[in-house]
Amino acid sequence: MKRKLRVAQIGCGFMGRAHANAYHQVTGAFDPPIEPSLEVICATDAARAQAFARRWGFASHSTSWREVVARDDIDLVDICVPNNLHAEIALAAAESGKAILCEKPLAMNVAQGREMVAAVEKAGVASLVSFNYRRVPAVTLAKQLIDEGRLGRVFHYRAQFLQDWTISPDLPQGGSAAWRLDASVAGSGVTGDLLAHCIDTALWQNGPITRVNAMTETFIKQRMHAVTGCEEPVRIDDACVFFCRFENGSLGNFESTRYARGHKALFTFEINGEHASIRWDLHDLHRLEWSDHGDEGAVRGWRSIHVTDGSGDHPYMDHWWVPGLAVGYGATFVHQLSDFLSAIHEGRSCSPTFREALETQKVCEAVLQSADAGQWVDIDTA
Ligand code: SOE
Repeated sequence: MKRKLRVAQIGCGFMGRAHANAYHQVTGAFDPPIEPSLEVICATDAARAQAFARRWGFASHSTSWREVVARDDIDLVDICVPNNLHAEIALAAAESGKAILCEKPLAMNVAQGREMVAAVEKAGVASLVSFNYRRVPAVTLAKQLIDEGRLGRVFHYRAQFLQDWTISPDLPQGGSAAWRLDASVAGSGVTGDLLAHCIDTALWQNGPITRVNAMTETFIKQRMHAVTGCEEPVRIDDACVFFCRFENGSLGNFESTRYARGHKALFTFEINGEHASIRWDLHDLHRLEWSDHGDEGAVRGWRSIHVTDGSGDHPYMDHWWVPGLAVGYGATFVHQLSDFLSAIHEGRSCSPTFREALETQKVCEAVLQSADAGQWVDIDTA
């Protein structure tokens, strides 16, 4: 009999579904050494929590995360709630000795993030932040190719995350549907929500960022607040572009917006090295574009690798279908859970831990400071 990891999931919105789906799929697809057991789902609305429990197979439901986190029969607390609650729940979970899986971004700001890191390290509990795109097989393959030194010296790293869902001035801010537009709940706009993904991937693939120079804009300055019913100033960044320097000498160039009409979730990155370049696009997530200067001149050019071949060393794909058949967004959460379960079983850490995710938080904060001040800001590496 395998050991069970008794899970309390807090939050049953869109991210809650992605996590619940992963708990179901991981056992069949990955045969992890310990198996999740869905003990309790927690949400503020009892009827919603109950319906979610029934649908996704949680043994019980609750409206009190404090009670849930304190329970003796829980091993893992999974935080899928808006950003302003991450720290409080994580601190309580660490104190009661639970492993923690936390949605991104880690926290509202660096100060909170530091407290969370201190809490999990003091308690000696496992932590993982859900930067799920690292575990798209094509993105993991890109990391492997970089680590093998195939790019040589890196000159440029550029990334974008473009969406278009907030263009309408009629969209409210706040409430369960639009909390990402409310700075008091989200912390920031596209910087913490979307660029955080790009930054996490970049730090992982290309090493530390040392300084940033940013520009942000809030295109719609006032929106109705769904909770107060009043027109209120919008305090999130609707768009952000920044330049940066990496410690390895390469130059970075990042852009994110929710005002790019036609783009739904266009996360892209491109890395140009001395010997080769790589690019990737979330809208075509199973492909990795690769251009290798070492190829024979006559056939040199961009090739498009269909990253679906488990027998051909494509990460994670040996657990899925036969070569040529792709997996999608949902699988990234299955992969991260599988990695986390194995790490917990073996007493290893699983990246990105709270400490690693704090580095992304630092870059986000420096980006916002730079945009406010209109000048370069150094990243605090302490
Ligand atoms: C925002 O629209 C959002 O749902 C992000 O919060 C997710 O992290 C991203 O993966 C997709 O877009």
